[in-house]
Amino acid sequence: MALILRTDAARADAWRAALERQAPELDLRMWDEPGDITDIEFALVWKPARGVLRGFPNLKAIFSIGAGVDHLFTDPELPADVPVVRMVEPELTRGMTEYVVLHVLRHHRRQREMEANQRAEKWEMIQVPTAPARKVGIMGLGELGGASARALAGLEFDVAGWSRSPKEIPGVECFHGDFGLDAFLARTEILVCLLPLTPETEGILNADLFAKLPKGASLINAARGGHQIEADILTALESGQLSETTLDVFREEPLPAGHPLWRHPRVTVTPHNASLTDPIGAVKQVIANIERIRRGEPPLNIVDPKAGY
Ligand code: NDP
Ligand code: OXD
Repeated sequence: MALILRTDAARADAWRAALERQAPELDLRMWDEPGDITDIEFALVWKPARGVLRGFPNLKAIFSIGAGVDHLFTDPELPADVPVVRMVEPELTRGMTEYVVLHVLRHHRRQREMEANQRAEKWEMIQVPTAPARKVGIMGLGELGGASARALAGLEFDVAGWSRSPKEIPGVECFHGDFGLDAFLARTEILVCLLPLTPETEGILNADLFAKLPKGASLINAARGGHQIEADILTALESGQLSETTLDVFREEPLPAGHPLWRHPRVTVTPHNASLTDPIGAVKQVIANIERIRRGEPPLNIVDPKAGY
């Protein structure tokens, strides 16, 4: 039983160590030294080159190192008969909840302005609404969006969420589907995107959507750069339709030198690290799923290829 690993070079040692420690019986192959490819039954991957996975004839499952699987479904040659399993792992969820709470609080408390005032040695008491008077909206109420919505509701923000199918989450006003989107946006002052990137959600954070938010709303995108039209974000910031934005993800990553988002005074840039998969916790999930497959059970967190998430 062999598992092939493909991850960022910077994190390969940590993944390798976690696999060797927690699954010593596993025949671990590295991407650049696959050996006999007919042995390979499992692939644990982040952004594999297009067409490569199709070359393993005996694959039983493809495990995504990330929660997002767009890096796999953009491969037109992805083997259609092999289940794709996404990463659901408590520490990944916790990391994202921390990121969302941190940046919602920064927007809510107008922390960016406070920091600019400090730099200018300006003493100005900025009055902000109470949390129950602040309307936060989360696009995507899955593993990550659901946890963030619950955490913000726990801080007594006025939280709403938007998903594809109807949901019930205590303390969260739930909207769904195309017909629920406008009402969700009309009431949202701080918008958080935690959608998967699919053909339906590509480019969703655009000028039309921003125009449906109350003037001066703010945006946090911790999902994918493909969700956002960056020129529209800059225009909305200039017009005041958006007051500020925090972006963890970009159309091109790393964000190119000289890109206007780097230096915009009302943009916070983070380098796609809202939540990084922890190899130790993630390997536990992968091993548990390999055991399920061995017992003839379907793996947990299997992706619906039609929906693309
Ligand atoms: P899930 O699959 O658990 O949840 C996705 C949510 O989005 C669901 O509520 C789903 O609705 C909703 N959704 C999907 N398509 C649509 C649509 N067309 N209209 C409305 N709602 C839609 O994903 P996760 O919460 O685990 O992860 C979300 C994304 O976060 C990942 O795909 C990834 O891109 C990103 N991510 C970013 C990280 C970072 O560091 N920046 C780290 C980890 C993840 P329904 O519930 O009805 O199915
Ligand atoms: C993920 C990511 O999808 O890190 O998990 O972006």
